[in-house]
Amino acid sequence: TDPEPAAPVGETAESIATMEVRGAATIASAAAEALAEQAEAAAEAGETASDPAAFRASMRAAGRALRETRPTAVSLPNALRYVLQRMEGATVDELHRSVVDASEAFVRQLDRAQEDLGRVGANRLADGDTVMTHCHSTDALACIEAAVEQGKSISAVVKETRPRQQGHITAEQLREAGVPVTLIVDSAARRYLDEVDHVVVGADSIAADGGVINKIGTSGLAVNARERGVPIMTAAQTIKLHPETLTGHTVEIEMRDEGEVIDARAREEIGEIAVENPAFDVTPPRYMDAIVTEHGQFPPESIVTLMRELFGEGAAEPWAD
Ligand code: RUB
Repeated sequence: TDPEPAAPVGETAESIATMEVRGAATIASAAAEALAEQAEAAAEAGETASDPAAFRASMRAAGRALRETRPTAVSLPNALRYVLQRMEGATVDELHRSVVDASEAFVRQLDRAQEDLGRVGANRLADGDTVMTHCHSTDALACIEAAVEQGKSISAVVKETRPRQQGHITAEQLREAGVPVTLIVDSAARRYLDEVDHVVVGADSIAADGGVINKIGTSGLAVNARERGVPIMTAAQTIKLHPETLTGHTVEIEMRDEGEVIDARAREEIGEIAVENPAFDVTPPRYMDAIVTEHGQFPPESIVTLMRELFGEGAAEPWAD
């Protein structure tokens, strides 16, 4: 078997697993950067510095360590695929260079894609609109911030997003962007939908049928938005498209620790009960008005065309043993 990866990829894997680094796009760029740092370290140290096969093996092991951190955001394996499929060369020096170049190209593309999709999403928002957000999505924020940059006056109702309250991060960043923010608990969302013109969420993965996998609560919000007649868009750069769903695979929903839901004392007081803590859910395509990507906006049902075009080669696992 391949050798265990030493730091630095181990540090990044730990930060992703503990959610110090979180959110699908941020996880993807951290993973790509960790592979470059790993290549740097492997090109200098011990056996891997002089043996191309050992270097490749150490990069595959690094890919596996990153892949195993969190299961739902497909941007993570898509980032690993992008970098590791471009690893090439006969010498360690060439291999090292190719990994660093691919990692840098990936991060540049990610930044550009987010800017481009931000402009597309902003076009859906009108001057004076109030948006509702769920969780913290850098893609969703890019749309709102681009609308503000276009000179539109936007305000926001921000859902807290239990159990980890990523809504606080969204609230802070929107406030910094000059957007007046009202923070609400998740269960108040339907009441406030009457005051909202648009719901904007992100995505961890998009399935071939147009299903949107995002933070738990997104699907209920989408159903309520439809019932209230409020349009809802998901802002998702194309690294969120899940290639394995083209061949019938489903997206794994991460189940997290019950300690995020209930503390040990309350658990003790209540007695023997089950606690479940799924981190994500699936919004069926019929409840989502548009998927906004760097290639423009799509009705969810037609996203499969773009997925085939960009990921038609399928889901190779260049990190496999
Ligand atoms: C984050 C989450 C975000 C998506 C999109 O969940 O559900 O909406 O990842 O984010 P978690 P981005 O906090 O559990 O990682 O647009 O930044 O990729």
